[in-house]
Amino acid sequence: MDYIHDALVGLSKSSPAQSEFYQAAEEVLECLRPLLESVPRYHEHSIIERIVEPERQIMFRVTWVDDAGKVQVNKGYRIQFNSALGPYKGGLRFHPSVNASIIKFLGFEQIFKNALTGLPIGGGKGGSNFDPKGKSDGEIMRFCQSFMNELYRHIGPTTDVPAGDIGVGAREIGYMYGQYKRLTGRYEGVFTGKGLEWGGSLGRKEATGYGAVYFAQNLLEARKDNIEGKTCLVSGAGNVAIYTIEKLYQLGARPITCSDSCGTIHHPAGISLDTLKLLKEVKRASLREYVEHHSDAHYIDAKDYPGDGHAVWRIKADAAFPCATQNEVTEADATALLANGVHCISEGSNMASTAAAVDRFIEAEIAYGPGKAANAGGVATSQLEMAQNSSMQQWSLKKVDCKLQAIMADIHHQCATTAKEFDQPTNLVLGANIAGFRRVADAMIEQGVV
Ligand code: NDP
Ligand code: 2IT
Repeated sequence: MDYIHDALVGLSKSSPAQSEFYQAAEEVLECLRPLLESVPRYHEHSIIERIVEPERQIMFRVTWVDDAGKVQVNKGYRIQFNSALGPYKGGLRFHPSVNASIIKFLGFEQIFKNALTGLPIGGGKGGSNFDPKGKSDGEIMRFCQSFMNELYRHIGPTTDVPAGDIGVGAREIGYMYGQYKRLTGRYEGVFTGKGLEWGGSLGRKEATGYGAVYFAQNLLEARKDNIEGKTCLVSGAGNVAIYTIEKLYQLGARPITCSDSCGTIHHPAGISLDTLKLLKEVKRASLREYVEHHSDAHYIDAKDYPGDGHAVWRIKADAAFPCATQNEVTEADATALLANGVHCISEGSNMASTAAAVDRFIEAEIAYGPGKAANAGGVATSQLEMAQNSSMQQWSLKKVDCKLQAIMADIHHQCATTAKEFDQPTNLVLGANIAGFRRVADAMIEQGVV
């Protein structure tokens, strides 16, 4: 049977030059081999060929005027990948590296992640190659409004509900939501991650990071261990990294690193959450400034990183939380992490590790939670926001957080029991991919050829 290989070759022909998407597709499809061998109906219904093809891909021009009066042009994307389980759901990424391959890999991962939450949400993703860095508030607003002038016609509270991702936080969601409302005249739950006064959910901002730490806790408890007292490496300095660090402190662990695209902070005494929030949430400044506040912290400039990886992963610790971007953990980083005693990894970022790095973690049988399981707390809480919007309620933080904890425990349970069912009890990559796929594929079969 090599229709998996055939499907991957088919992708490279029909969608050329999309390396991140092939990487994500190959990981999922390779994990499905034992399932497909034992359950012929997925092949009979051509589920593999169907699931790798987005239902709809929207690409559009975004024109806007910068502060100097010059017309700028960016590219906008929304990939509505799979709606078998519910309305398309997934974030928008604004980053200069964004292209069709990156949005497609993110949308593909989102299908299985959303399925793992057990909630009624399909998979989608979007974004732009717009770079928010260094832009004025006025420029950000004009870009967001122009982006929404096209996107509004493709989204809605029961069709497609975007949220944030890299470069898209409360400010950008506010501008996009405002423009949607102006264009449609409707005040409705078309975005998640909204401000608390206009339909947002308590706990959404914190949910991805908190969820990644809850997932780590589940991973460790399954091995009769605990996050308390652990020294932790965290990469990134954005939404996911900040709330990963916050929850690590709440649970008695010590996060000693964070990073941005310019460099890494190593603070052996423990990262100061106040300084990090001040620099990133208030001032939108570089992490370089961190050492001006803490003379016992070290700054490692990105130009001084090892040639084969990232400085964060070369520091001795017990656990690691990649929370910046895809492929930020290389094979050499994986080797260093294992050699340095890291035995628990919970991925806040999507596809944080290269394929070779994932292989190293699985061979070593450490507690490894892949992004589509470990970072699902963000989108799960987004669905809780949708539920609150459609019932015109606002739940307490306690209620949202209790649900988040239960969802993360359930995702861990699904991954672990599925891994066991296929005789690879420590391989939660296989467990996550098969458990997520089964839910989507069964729904696709029941809904016929659409
Ligand atoms: P933010 O924009 O808030 O933060 C991103 C952080 O990562 C910043 O510190 C940024 O540094 C750094 N970073 C981004 N791209 C690169 C790069 N190419 N090289 C080095 N550093 C980089 O985004 P989020 O925290 O929301 O997202 C982080 C990750 O988590 C992403 O992979 C995202 O897909 C994933 N994720 C996010 C969810 C959410 O709810 N927000 C949910 C699930 C997953 P700098 O500011 O210098 O660019
Ligand atoms: O990757 C992700 O899961 C997100 N960026 C969050 C998606 C969402 O709809 O909350």
